[in-house]
Amino acid sequence: MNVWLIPGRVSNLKHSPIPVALTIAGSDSSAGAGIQADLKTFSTLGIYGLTAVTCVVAEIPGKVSRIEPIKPEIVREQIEVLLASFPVSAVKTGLLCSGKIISAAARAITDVVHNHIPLVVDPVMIATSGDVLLRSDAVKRYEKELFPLATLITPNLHEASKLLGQQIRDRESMNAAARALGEKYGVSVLLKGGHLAGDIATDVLFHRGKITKFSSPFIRGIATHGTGCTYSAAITAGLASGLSLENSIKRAKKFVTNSIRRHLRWKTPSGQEIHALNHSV
Ligand code: PXL
Repeated sequence: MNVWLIPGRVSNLKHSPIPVALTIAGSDSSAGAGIQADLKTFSTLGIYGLTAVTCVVAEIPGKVSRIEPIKPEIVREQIEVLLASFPVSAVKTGLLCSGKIISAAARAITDVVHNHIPLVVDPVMIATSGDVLLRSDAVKRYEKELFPLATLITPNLHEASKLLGQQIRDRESMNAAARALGEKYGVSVLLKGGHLAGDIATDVLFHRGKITKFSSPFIRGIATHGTGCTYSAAITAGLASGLSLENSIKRAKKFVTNSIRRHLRWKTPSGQEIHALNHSV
């Protein structure tokens, strides 16, 4: 047996050199979103990242080619061996792909979450390209099994509209929508307003009955891909480091804005531009 998998051997080392966080998410072959974005974000923010892969997405920015889910029992096993061995201090979920994978992930993390390890749930449903990433039967499992475990959920306007069953069209309706989601699920909510038109991207936090806003300049001219994953990973990194929820969000918002501002560009052989977030600054 591999000695490093014996529970206790690793956790007996009293001083973990850096905090450890776990992401449960899909693999984005183009590495701007998904588990790759999470890992790069964790590394830049001084966190050792662990991964449980839920599905493999063959894609380039702007075009999903194919999605292959991982068997739910393999998702569960990845999480269980990690949690039994590493001193994980925060967990996030990204693309979970199907209802069965949501249930498997929820079951595998229930104990650590009950032991007060923060959980950030990014309820990924659709890619920026418009490609559907989550089967529609899965939303109910999110509501019943994963949201009750979450410290924070981070829907964008589209996901929030789907969860609430009503459109959120402008900045004015965002406060009420964040509050309604928070009260519906009994959880803190960061409603991301980045898809609204305007020069400022504003997100609304509903936490312990209070609304707080986080704003940054809207950066134009870049086809973003993976901003949601990067944002929730950076928040998770903050929580893993012991920052408060508000300070984790404030720092994460700056991190995302910088990774967009310093984005990378290439040209495909057919002359099309590819843009990617720069997670390493
Ligand atoms: O940005 C949403 C997203 C999340 N996770 C994976 C993805 C994408 C978008 O394409 O591929 C794995």
